[in-house]
Amino acid sequence: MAFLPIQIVVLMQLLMILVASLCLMKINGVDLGEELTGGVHGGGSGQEQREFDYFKLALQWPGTICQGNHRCCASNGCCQGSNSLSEFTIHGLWPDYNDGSWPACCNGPRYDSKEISTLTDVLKKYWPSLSCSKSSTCHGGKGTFWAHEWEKHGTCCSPVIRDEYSYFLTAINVYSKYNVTQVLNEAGYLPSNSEKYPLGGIIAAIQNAFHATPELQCKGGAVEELRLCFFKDFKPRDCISEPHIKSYLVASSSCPKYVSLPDVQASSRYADTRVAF
Ligand code: U2P
Repeated sequence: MAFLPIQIVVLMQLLMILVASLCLMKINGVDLGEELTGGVHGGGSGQEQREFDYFKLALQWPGTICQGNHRCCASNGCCQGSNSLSEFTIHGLWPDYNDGSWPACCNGPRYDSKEISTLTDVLKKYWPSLSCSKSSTCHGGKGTFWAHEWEKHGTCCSPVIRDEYSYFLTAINVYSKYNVTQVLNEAGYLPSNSEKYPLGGIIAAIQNAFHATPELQCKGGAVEELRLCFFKDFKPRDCISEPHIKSYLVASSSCPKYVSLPDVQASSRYADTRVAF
């Protein structure tokens, strides 16, 4: 094999370094862009974020979610017996931007269960995980549902909420003050496996009670999530801010005109399982 002159070898090495750096810049550019704009699917970990515009309290309807979660384990709230499957439970308190995107995984301490030890009982009841799967954390690992919500959303609530304990306590307080299950029950929208309710009626009941329009998400014609929105001082506001998507039918596009609120009982094979976190 013929030897290449030293200049050509050096030139080729320089070329390879140049190509490698260009590739790295491209990869980092994409990640950085998403982190800074607070991409719809979340940013990376530990980046400074532009301050959010408003809060969204996301509530889940266990009757719908538990229909798809038949595996039982200690962390699955669907298995905890008869109570709370017919009440909305908390999914998360999310800081959002008015343009429909949101910050995620901001600078802040990692989840520490000790910080919220005094809230554990109340969180188990009103903020249960409804599956056996572990959730992703912002640092490439897996953790509890609570760890996921604090690290992904709680760390981005600054400067309104600055620590883990306040994040969970605030969410519980807002959830208790704006009792969606009670409002719907009083309007005649009760858990049922046979009834279908008008989506417009459910939205109107919330509007009448809280003077703000919620966002709904459905799965197979059943309500899966109902989200309430708040200004930074926790006064209710509409979840829809863009004038062209003002219609609730667009905002709740995964829901048909008539929806159900399934009444799923924890089956007897679940009944003896106690929820432990
Ligand atoms: O809707 C799918 C998932 O996107 C995240 N989400 C959605 C709307 C919003 O305003 N903010 C937001 O973060 C949620 O992600 P999770 O917290 O479950 O990881 C939502 O489930």
